[in-house]
Amino acid sequence: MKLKEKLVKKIGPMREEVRSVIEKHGDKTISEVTVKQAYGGMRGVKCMVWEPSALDPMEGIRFRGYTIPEVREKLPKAPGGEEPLPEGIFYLLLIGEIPTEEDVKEITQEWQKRGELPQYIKDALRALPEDTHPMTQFSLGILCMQRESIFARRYREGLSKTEYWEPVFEDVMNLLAKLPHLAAFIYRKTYKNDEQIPPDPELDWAGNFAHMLGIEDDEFKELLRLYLVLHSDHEGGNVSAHSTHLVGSALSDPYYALSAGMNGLAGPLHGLANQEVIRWILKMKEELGGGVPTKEQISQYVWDTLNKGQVIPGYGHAVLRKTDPRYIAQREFALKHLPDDEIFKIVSLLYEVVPGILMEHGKAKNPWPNVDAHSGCLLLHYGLKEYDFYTVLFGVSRALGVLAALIWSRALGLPIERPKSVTTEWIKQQFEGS
Ligand code: HAX
Repeated sequence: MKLKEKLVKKIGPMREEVRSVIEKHGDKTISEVTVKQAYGGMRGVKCMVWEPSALDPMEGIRFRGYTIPEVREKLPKAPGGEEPLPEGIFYLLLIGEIPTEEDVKEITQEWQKRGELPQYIKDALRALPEDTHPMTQFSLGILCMQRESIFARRYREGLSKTEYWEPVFEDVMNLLAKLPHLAAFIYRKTYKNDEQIPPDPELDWAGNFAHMLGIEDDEFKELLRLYLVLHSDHEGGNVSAHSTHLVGSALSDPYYALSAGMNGLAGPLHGLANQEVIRWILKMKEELGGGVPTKEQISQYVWDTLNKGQVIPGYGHAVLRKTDPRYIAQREFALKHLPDDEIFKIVSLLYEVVPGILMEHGKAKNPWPNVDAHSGCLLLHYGLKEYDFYTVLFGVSRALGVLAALIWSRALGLPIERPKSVTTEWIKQQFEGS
């Protein structure tokens, strides 16, 4: 596989670069931790290295140095399409270079070959109670497949540390190939009477995913390509990325690590926010009598939500301090393809009123919308109305970034993570004496 050969060529120099950085700068300080940060979710503490992407509070995400508009322009597209192929973002995140059409085609073909879901996964998922949340099913499906791990087998047989990355790479390729199949299986089982749709070997990864979900509209395929690119990576500190990284650091294989990351993504302050946004908008619409509410009605509804002590889903961010460029990209898509959609109009009105209200409310450090404020309205438009499923789509995409990073963590021989915790008593002793 050319992708693997390319990776091999990158690993040697990168190992050397990291060794030299540690030798030259290893004892220098990049962060100091205040007591407030130790209690406050370690916000802003720089203590982890993550190669695939970097997040600037004002500019937003860059994937290997490329902004979202650059990625949309430069990555290869499906025939006749305008949006980037997710295979291309995986290549970029892993290798650090913009792939050619050929590079992307190789990944598509490789994932097509490896995509089939083992029967026992289907049996296991079918045995679950019907109301099991799709994210639980997704995480469980990934965990069930752990018995397939090549890394776990090779480690047991005896593997040198310098070779770890290779079976991890194979596990990652197998996992990424299977995730759309797993997600589509869960969707059709949960919402479409278990009427499964066989894959189409002619289609790209996202196109085939749309096909297996049962939505054949070419515009939806384009949306899914964009969606799977946009959600792929958001540096290393977010819960899904960090938990995948942390669990992987114990040399738990990629199946264990990704399943852990997906459990983190399932939280309403993180990935589940995408379902919460649509649930909240639809409830607002219903309570206000249907149709598109006025700005005044929306403002009142936002205040009512805040006054009940709840958050406005889709707004705020732990790092960003401006409108999320992933929101902007989705807004551009909506303006082009569904400008008259009712829910899109509500999403646009919310963009006009929520930031001002959050500023007046005075708590949120970032009053601007994040990625999750927009994604649901696009999915809904093309008929994907079962919003409990939305975080699974996010998970399929997030796997691209966190698994690319996992390969690099093993290639660079990063050790088990073990930050130091302290007690309140210890803190008091430091500053107040005993
Ligand atoms: N609505 C109301 N209050 C909000 C708020 C929002 N959207 N965002 C932040 N706040 C509140 C916080 O709850 C916190 O209140 P307390 O002081 O009472 O605890 C205060 O403002 C300060 O929080 P912050 O420092 O601005 O934000 P955090 O870094 O602690 O949290 C969150 C970041 C994204 C979790 C937060 O903004 C939030 O809960 N947003 C709504 C949920 C959401 O959209 N999550 C998805 C984020 C993007 C993502 O990860 N996608 O997967």
